[in-house]
Amino acid sequence: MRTTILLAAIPLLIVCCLEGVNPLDVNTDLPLGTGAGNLPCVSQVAPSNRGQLLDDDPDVDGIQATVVVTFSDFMDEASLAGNVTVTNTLTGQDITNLSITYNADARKLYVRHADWTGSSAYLLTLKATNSWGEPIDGNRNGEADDGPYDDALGTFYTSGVSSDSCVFVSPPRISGVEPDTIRTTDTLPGITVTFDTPMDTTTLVAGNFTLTSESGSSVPLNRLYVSQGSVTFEPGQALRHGYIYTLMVASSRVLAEAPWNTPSYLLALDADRDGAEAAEPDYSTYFLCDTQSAPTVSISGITNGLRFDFDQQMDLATLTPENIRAFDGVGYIPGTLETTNHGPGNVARVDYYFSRSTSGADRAFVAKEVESEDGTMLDGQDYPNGIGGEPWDDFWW
Ligand SMILES: [Ca+2]
Ligand SMILES: [Ca+2]
Ligand SMILES: [Ca+2]
Ligand SMILES: [Ca+2]
Repeated sequence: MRTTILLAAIPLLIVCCLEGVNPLDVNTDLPLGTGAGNLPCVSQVAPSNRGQLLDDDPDVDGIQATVVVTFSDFMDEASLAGNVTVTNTLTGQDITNLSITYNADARKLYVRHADWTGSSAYLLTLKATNSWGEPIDGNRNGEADDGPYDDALGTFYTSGVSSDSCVFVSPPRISGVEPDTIRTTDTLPGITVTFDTPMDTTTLVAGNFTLTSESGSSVPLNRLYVSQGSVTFEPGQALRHGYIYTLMVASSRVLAEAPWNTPSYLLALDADRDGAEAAEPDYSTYFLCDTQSAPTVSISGITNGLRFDFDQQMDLATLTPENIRAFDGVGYIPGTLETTNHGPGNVARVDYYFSRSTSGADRAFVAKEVESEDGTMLDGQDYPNGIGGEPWDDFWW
């Protein structure tokens, strides 16, 4: 039977070979990826962003040059028609007499002009869809965004000016906050927000930054210091120990100080660091104001068991077999727990004696739900930040 099938297949193979068609060849005209999360994007632009556009024909007066855009995917050539523009951002004028061609096999778009104006900065803007009709993901967030948010952008300049003349092609982001998800004992801490892009200082005002206690009350903020790179506020009243405070930044009202003709949708804060979008969330972070750190735990081996040492006295009712567990290659190791608040240093200790034979424990776990005597949950992350009970505060050993 097997022989028959093979014999039957041979004429078919011969026919394919004769026609020069290998049935295993990949059809390179198809898009590289389809479906959600596989949106096409620009993988390269030459000159690169904020790079100089160089004359490629020294025998002819003026600047002759081609901008080359490489796509990640095979594009629908028809979708590029009328959707490629170049603006001189120093004058605000769109450039005419561009020669625009697309090489479908190379996935490259060529934008040529025979006489680029010197001492100018340019913004290339394009929209397109791939061969399956999927729109280009200009802001590279893996989602199709409406309006201008997914325009693919590139900037370049000609001799006589510098890259500083180029407009921004991405929105401003927060590069740091102090204090940020840590504990502070200071009831009047300076609260500093730093940006990765020059900002419009008239938007770095208390009205666009809010500080709220976990009790729900809002805390007035006084601005102490401002520059284009950062702003520092101080609470207008002393914070209370034992409370988490949340800092919010109003994304739509905190704006970059961008070069003239930067697309206006790129001025607002990109709070979630995934590009500009219509529904940008506000930025949010928090810190704890407290004199007392959240409890931490360390683990060591004892004969036929494990020892869990906490750095402070604990609510012994929370030190349960549910919250403190050990595992070996077989799985969970049942055991008995001896708990005390009067270990060395007069802090809590748990001795966990295994009730079956093991080849030594491989792993141990303390749930973030264990609490100190004053009711503070465990701070179990690898580098404790002084705040207990956060989603990542289960302790794994
Ligand atoms: Ca020339
Ligand atoms: Ca997008
Ligand atoms: Ca965003
Ligand atoms: Ca923590």
